[in-house]
Amino acid sequence: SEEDLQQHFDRTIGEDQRIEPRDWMPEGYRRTVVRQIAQHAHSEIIGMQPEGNWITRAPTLRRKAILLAKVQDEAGHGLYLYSAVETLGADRGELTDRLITGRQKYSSIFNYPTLTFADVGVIGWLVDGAAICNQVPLCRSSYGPYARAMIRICKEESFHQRQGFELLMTMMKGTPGQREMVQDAVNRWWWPSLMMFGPPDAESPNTAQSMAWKIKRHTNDELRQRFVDMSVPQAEVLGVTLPDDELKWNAARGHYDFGEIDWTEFKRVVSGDGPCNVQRVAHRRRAHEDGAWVREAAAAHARRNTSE
Ligand code: FAQ
Repeated sequence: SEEDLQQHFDRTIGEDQRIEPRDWMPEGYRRTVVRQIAQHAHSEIIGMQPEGNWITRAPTLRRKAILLAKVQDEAGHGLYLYSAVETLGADRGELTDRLITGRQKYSSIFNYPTLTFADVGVIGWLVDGAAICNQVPLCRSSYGPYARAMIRICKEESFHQRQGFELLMTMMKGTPGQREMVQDAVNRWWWPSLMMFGPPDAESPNTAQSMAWKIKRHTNDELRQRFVDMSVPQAEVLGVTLPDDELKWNAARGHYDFGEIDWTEFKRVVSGDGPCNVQRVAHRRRAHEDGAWVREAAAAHARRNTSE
């Protein structure tokens, strides 16, 4: 009966076991996992654009090869994640359609422009740093295919973070102009990186239920704090200033205190009115339309092979 199924599901979650595709699950659980994984997949794919913008203008062949590999990894992450969400019966074409018609979200962070090559380093350091902070606990997410995808994705994200830090270190050892470029990029990306963790806990409609289902393992504010604590010493090693006057160690809390995030800006960017939203979605839509003939050809080929 439905009651037995619910009990079995609750016990599985209670015992920290995984929910697998063929298991019974409450409709709300399915909907939440589909939403989170789809938004995550969209973020990886849209996230290729800001850095992709610099592939043709990378300063050396070595930097170009590294950047190309990183952006390809992001495509791979998107594909893993779309596969994970397909295990729940979602249709990839339908999800893409939701993305390009603005009915499904992707991370706010990718709506900011990349103005100089230092932005490539700062995205690696801060954006991938924030992504790791958020995603390492998701390796223990209760939905099996998502948790397993996260393990490999996190390994690659760690490499991305290190390449960003190394790029910035190199620039910081360069000319005063290069150091200024790095500081300017840090000034522009710091606050948007903090917004990646989502709204404050008190205003996060999904956190409580997602924590109870162990889809999420920590709240938005907990992970944001962890990211701040981890980034401050790294900024010191780099020799950059984080653009927040209120950032200071709080011995009583054992954490860094930090200033108020501009939540109005966050809401504006999430609702489609950030600096690059229109451009990002239009670019994705164009790529999807340009690829229609490839999908048709692949489908025709598959049909012929199965009918032979
Ligand atoms: N931007 O109730 P909550 C990457 C939405 S890393 C846009 O707190 P939840 C790697 C939220 O979805 C970036 N929307 O929601 C990379 C919800 O939407 P709804 C991707 C946001 O789900 C690096 C509503 O607001 N990472 O791509 C944002 O419990 C470099 C209410 O919020 C992931 O997706 C935001 N920042 O917690 C690639 C990680 N924050 O209900 C390229 C997995 C919240 O209207 C280059 N996701 N919203 O549909 C998660 O951990 C969670 O979904 C959160 C949000 C923490 C993002």
